[in-house]
Amino acid sequence: MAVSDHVNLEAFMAGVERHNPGETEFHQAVYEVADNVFDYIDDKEIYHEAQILRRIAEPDRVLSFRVCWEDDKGNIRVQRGWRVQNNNAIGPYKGGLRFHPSVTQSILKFLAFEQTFKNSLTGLPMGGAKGGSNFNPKGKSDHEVMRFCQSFMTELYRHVGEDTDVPAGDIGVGAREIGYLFGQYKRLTNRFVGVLTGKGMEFGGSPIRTEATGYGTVYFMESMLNRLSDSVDGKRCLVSGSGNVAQYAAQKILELGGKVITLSDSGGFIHDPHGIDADKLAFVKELKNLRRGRLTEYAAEFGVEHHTGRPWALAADLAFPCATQNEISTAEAKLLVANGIRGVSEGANMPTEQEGIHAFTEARILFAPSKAANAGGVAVSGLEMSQNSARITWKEEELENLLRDIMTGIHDRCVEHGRSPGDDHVNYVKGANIAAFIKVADAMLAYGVV
Ligand code: NDP
Ligand code: 2IT
Repeated sequence: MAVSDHVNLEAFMAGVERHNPGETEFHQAVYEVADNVFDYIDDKEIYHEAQILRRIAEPDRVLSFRVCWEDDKGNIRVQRGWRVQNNNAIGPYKGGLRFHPSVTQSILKFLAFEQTFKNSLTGLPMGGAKGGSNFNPKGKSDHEVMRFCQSFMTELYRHVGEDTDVPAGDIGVGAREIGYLFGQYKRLTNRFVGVLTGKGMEFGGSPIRTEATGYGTVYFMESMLNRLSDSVDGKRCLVSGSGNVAQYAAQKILELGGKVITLSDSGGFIHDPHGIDADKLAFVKELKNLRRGRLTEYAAEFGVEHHTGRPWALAADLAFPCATQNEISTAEAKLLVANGIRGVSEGANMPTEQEGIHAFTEARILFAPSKAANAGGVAVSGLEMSQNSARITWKEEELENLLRDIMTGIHDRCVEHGRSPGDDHVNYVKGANIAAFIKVADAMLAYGVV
């Protein structure tokens, strides 16, 4: 038998940092998982011997490519595109595309790594990937976005496929972009297949996919509260972001009787102490999805305060970060705890800094990490893939029930692996990391060294 390289967490992380210089978001995401997995595998020699965590933390491949396009003034613009295929042990690569000027290889590697564990938690057969570009859709015309998407897909199409790798949306990639990307894939390959999810309902999309991430994040919070005989009903909620995830998180909070008092965008946040009701939320959807405007317009329309920065200094019962990574600093996490927050459910990916996560877990609040709390989106993407393969569309009610069941299943798996003997408190971070790791790791063990 080979003598295993039984390194400790610090030595493992030193290796990750050495091999991925400067990729701080990637280091952060790997540490968050390794922190729990090292304890779990301490007495499980087989995982050490097969170097499983080290292999998951090395993407299967990182594709990087040039994307040229012509703007409306006839200027030639050059962007970089990526697809990070992290791991396909349990199914075809699956994960979103992000178009935002802040996109780097480090951010996409962190997202693809996280996606591997998130997809495992859903119970569906999907591996982990992420892609995108530093293209900024803000302020671009529809035609510019179309030309960019066509150029992006002209390279990406050779690396994806319905049984190989199935991208979807993320920040800056919504229904409009998925339409352009799918149209170009179909044109290049002459095949009408489920190569992307989040498609329009006219061309193979699934009911509930648009709503799924935000709804799922709130269902997860409801499950955590229900376990303690409590609920979202009557709770004051801080929501950040005002895009896809934030809009439908807010909608589900309202349906469950909660009160949403904030939303944010990259220009700051609005504080509406009377609560954002259904009419105001309809205004936000129209503002953000059709006019692509700023939340300062909400403040002017409804006479409420607009502040720069983030909403975490306000007192509330529950928080739903739904904008972007590291939007809750360690100091803000401590402030939320000091102000009496009862629960945090992460709609965005990795929105809390690592020491902020420790602040939440040490305070023993209900803290749902992103890989569990926002898995509803990719779960319904998985159901869209099934529907596309069978060339059928299920009813909205069936899909909403399936989403609810999947989120309950993820919650229960976190409870199973997140408790310590003699303590009923659940550490959902630990539960999510261990439950997700076991499935991917055991599939990798079955394949041998590949
Ligand atoms: P959208 O593009 O629809 O919305 C993003 C929102 O976050 C906007 O309000 C945007 O503000 C704000 N935002 C983005 N970047 C920053 C930043 N650097 N600083 C401040 N605000 C920012 O994206 P989604 O709602 O789809 O995604 C939000 C989060 O949820 C991301 O972390 C994503 O990875 C995650 N997620 C998304 C899923 C999905 O199905 N869409 C699934 C699972 C997770 P502005 O309007 O000013 O740009
Ligand atoms: O982060 C995510 O889970 C997503 N952006 C959704 C991915 C997907 O394939 O639906």
